[in-house]
Amino acid sequence: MERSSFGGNSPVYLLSVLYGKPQAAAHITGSDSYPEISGTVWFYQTNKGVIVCAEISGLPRSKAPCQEHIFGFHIHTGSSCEGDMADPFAEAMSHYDPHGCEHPHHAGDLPPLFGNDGLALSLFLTDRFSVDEVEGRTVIIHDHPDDFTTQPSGNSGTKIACGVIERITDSCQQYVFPN
Ligand SMILES: [Cu+2]
Ligand SMILES: [Zn+2]
Repeated sequence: MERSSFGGNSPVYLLSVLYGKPQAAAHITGSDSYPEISGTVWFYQTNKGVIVCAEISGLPRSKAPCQEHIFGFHIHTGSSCEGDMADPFAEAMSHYDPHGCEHPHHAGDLPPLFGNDGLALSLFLTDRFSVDEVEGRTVIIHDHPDDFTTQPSGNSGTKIACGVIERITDSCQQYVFPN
Protein backbone atom coordinates (compact mmCIF):
# COMPACT_ATOMS: atom_id res chain seq x y z
CA MET A 1 0.00 0.00 0.00
CA GLU A 2 1.21 3.53 -0.81
CA ARG A 3 2.46 5.52 2.10
CA SER A 4 0.99 8.80 0.88
CA SER A 5 -1.20 10.40 -1.72
CA PHE A 6 1.93 11.23 -3.71
CA GLY A 7 1.81 7.65 -5.00
CA GLY A 8 4.87 6.29 -6.70
CA ASN A 9 6.12 9.63 -7.92
CA SER A 10 8.69 11.45 -5.88
CA PRO A 11 7.25 14.70 -4.61
CA VAL A 12 9.02 17.80 -5.79
CA TYR A 13 10.34 20.06 -3.08
CA LEU A 14 11.50 22.98 -5.16
CA LEU A 15 11.48 25.44 -2.29
CA SER A 16 14.27 23.57 -0.52
CA VAL A 17 16.59 25.21 -3.04
CA LEU A 18 16.06 28.45 -1.13
CA TYR A 19 18.20 27.09 1.72
CA GLY A 20 21.11 27.00 -0.68
CA LYS A 21 22.90 29.66 -2.60
CA PRO A 22 21.28 31.56 -5.48
CA GLN A 23 23.26 31.54 -8.71
CA ALA A 24 22.61 35.19 -9.49
CA ALA A 25 21.04 38.36 -8.12
CA ALA A 26 20.01 41.80 -9.31
CA HIS A 27 20.30 44.70 -6.89
CA ILE A 28 17.45 47.04 -7.73
CA THR A 29 17.62 50.81 -7.49
CA GLY A 30 15.05 53.41 -8.44
CA SER A 31 15.41 56.11 -11.06
CA ASP A 32 16.07 59.74 -10.08
CA SER A 33 12.30 60.21 -9.77
CA TYR A 34 11.98 57.14 -7.48
CA PRO A 35 15.09 57.27 -5.27
CA GLU A 36 13.45 55.33 -2.41
CA ILE A 37 13.08 52.12 -4.41
CA SER A 38 15.60 49.44 -3.50
CA GLY A 39 15.70 45.68 -3.20
CA THR A 40 17.02 42.43 -4.57
CA VAL A 41 15.87 39.83 -7.07
CA TRP A 42 17.42 36.40 -6.52
CA PHE A 43 17.69 33.61 -9.11
CA TYR A 44 17.91 29.95 -8.12
CA GLN A 45 18.43 27.33 -10.84
CA THR A 46 16.44 24.11 -10.33
CA ASN A 47 15.86 21.16 -12.65
CA LYS A 48 12.28 22.42 -13.18
CA GLY A 49 13.20 25.98 -14.07
CA VAL A 50 14.39 29.07 -12.26
CA ILE A 51 12.93 30.16 -8.93
CA VAL A 52 12.83 33.95 -8.87
CA CYS A 53 12.50 35.69 -5.50
CA ALA A 54 12.03 39.46 -5.37
CA GLU A 55 11.87 41.70 -2.31
CA ILE A 56 11.48 45.39 -3.14
CA SER A 57 10.80 48.36 -0.85
CA GLY A 58 10.19 52.06 -1.39
CA LEU A 59 7.67 51.54 -4.18
CA PRO A 60 4.93 54.15 -4.77
CA ARG A 61 2.35 53.78 -2.01
CA SER A 62 -1.41 53.69 -1.93
CA LYS A 63 -3.62 52.67 0.94
CA ALA A 64 -6.80 53.82 -0.75
CA PRO A 65 -9.32 51.01 -1.24
CA CYS A 66 -9.37 49.58 -4.78
CA GLN A 67 -6.26 51.57 -5.75
CA GLU A 68 -3.43 49.31 -4.63
CA HIS A 69 -0.41 49.68 -6.89
CA ILE A 70 0.58 46.89 -9.29
CA PHE A 71 3.91 47.10 -11.08
CA GLY A 72 4.94 45.52 -14.37
CA PHE A 73 8.00 43.31 -13.86
CA HIS A 74 10.25 42.01 -16.63
CA ILE A 75 13.71 40.88 -17.61
CA HIS A 76 14.93 43.16 -20.37
CA THR A 77 17.53 42.33 -23.02
CA GLY A 78 20.01 45.12 -22.32
CA SER A 79 22.93 44.85 -19.95
CA SER A 80 22.90 48.38 -18.50
CA CYS A 81 20.63 50.54 -16.35
CA GLU A 82 21.86 53.73 -18.02
CA GLY A 83 19.51 56.06 -19.84
CA ASP A 84 18.51 59.64 -20.50
CA MET A 85 15.95 62.20 -19.36
CA ALA A 86 13.18 60.70 -21.49
CA ASP A 87 13.83 57.10 -20.40
CA PRO A 88 16.06 56.72 -17.35
CA PHE A 89 16.79 53.06 -18.15
CA ALA A 90 16.78 53.22 -21.95
CA GLU A 91 19.80 50.93 -22.27
CA ALA A 92 17.86 48.09 -20.67
CA MET A 93 16.07 47.97 -24.07
CA SER A 94 13.03 45.71 -24.61
CA HIS A 95 11.75 42.49 -23.05
CA TYR A 96 14.15 39.55 -23.19
CA ASP A 97 12.83 37.53 -26.14
CA PRO A 98 15.27 34.98 -27.57
CA HIS A 99 12.53 33.01 -29.39
CA GLY A 100 10.73 35.80 -31.29
CA CYS A 101 7.49 35.53 -29.29
CA GLU A 102 4.78 38.12 -28.70
CA HIS A 103 4.11 39.65 -25.31
CA PRO A 104 3.29 38.08 -22.80
CA HIS A 105 5.18 35.08 -24.11
CA HIS A 106 8.58 36.78 -24.05
CA ALA A 107 10.98 34.76 -21.93
CA GLY A 108 11.47 37.86 -19.79
CA ASP A 109 7.79 38.41 -18.99
CA LEU A 110 7.30 37.90 -15.24
CA PRO A 111 4.32 38.06 -12.87
CA PRO A 112 3.73 41.67 -11.81
CA LEU A 113 4.64 42.89 -8.35
CA PHE A 114 1.75 43.73 -6.01
CA GLY A 115 2.47 46.70 -3.77
CA ASN A 116 1.75 46.56 -0.03
CA ASP A 117 2.16 50.14 1.16
CA GLY A 118 5.42 50.36 -0.73
CA LEU A 119 6.66 46.81 -0.19
CA ALA A 120 6.51 43.92 -2.64
CA LEU A 121 7.52 40.30 -2.15
CA SER A 122 7.20 37.74 -4.91
CA LEU A 123 8.42 34.20 -5.44
CA PHE A 124 7.65 32.14 -8.54
CA LEU A 125 8.93 29.49 -10.93
CA THR A 126 9.62 30.06 -14.62
CA ASP A 127 11.11 27.64 -17.13
CA ARG A 128 11.37 30.23 -19.90
CA PHE A 129 15.09 30.76 -19.28
CA SER A 130 18.05 29.45 -17.32
CA VAL A 131 20.06 31.58 -14.92
CA ASP A 132 22.98 31.39 -17.36
CA GLU A 133 20.85 32.90 -20.12
CA VAL A 134 19.78 35.97 -18.15
CA GLU A 135 23.08 36.71 -16.44
CA GLY A 136 24.20 40.20 -17.48
CA ARG A 137 20.67 41.25 -18.52
CA THR A 138 18.44 43.63 -16.58
CA VAL A 139 15.40 43.45 -14.29
CA ILE A 140 12.96 46.34 -14.75
CA ILE A 141 10.05 47.50 -12.59
CA HIS A 142 7.39 49.68 -14.23
CA ASP A 143 4.95 52.19 -12.74
CA HIS A 144 1.85 50.51 -14.22
CA PRO A 145 0.49 46.98 -14.26
CA ASP A 146 1.26 44.77 -17.24
CA ASP A 147 -2.00 44.13 -19.11
CA PHE A 148 -0.56 40.93 -20.66
CA THR A 149 -2.18 41.87 -23.99
CA THR A 150 -0.86 45.12 -25.51
CA GLN A 151 2.18 44.78 -27.83
CA PRO A 152 5.05 44.97 -27.45
CA SER A 153 5.28 45.41 -23.69
CA GLY A 154 1.88 45.18 -22.00
CA ASN A 155 1.36 48.96 -21.67
CA SER A 156 3.20 48.89 -18.36
CA GLY A 157 4.38 52.50 -18.54
CA THR A 158 7.55 54.12 -17.32
CA LYS A 159 10.58 52.20 -16.09
CA ILE A 160 10.95 53.23 -12.43
CA ALA A 161 13.64 50.83 -11.17
CA CYS A 162 16.37 48.64 -12.63
CA GLY A 163 19.10 46.19 -11.71
CA VAL A 164 21.68 44.18 -13.64
CA ILE A 165 21.59 40.40 -13.07
CA GLU A 166 24.99 39.39 -11.75
CA ARG A 167 26.42 35.97 -11.01
CA ILE A 168 27.08 35.41 -7.32
CA THR A 169 30.65 34.45 -6.68
CA ASP A 170 31.31 35.94 -3.27
CA SER A 171 30.85 33.19 -0.70
CA CYS A 172 30.33 35.79 2.02
CA GLN A 173 27.34 37.30 0.22
CA GLN A 174 24.11 37.43 2.18
CA TYR A 175 21.31 35.26 0.83
CA VAL A 176 17.59 35.22 1.29
CA PHE A 177 17.78 32.86 4.25
CA PRO A 178 21.21 33.49 5.76
CA ASN A 179 22.20 31.01 8.47
CU1 LIG B 1 9.71 45.98 -18.68
ZN1 LIG C 1 6.95 41.03 -22.88
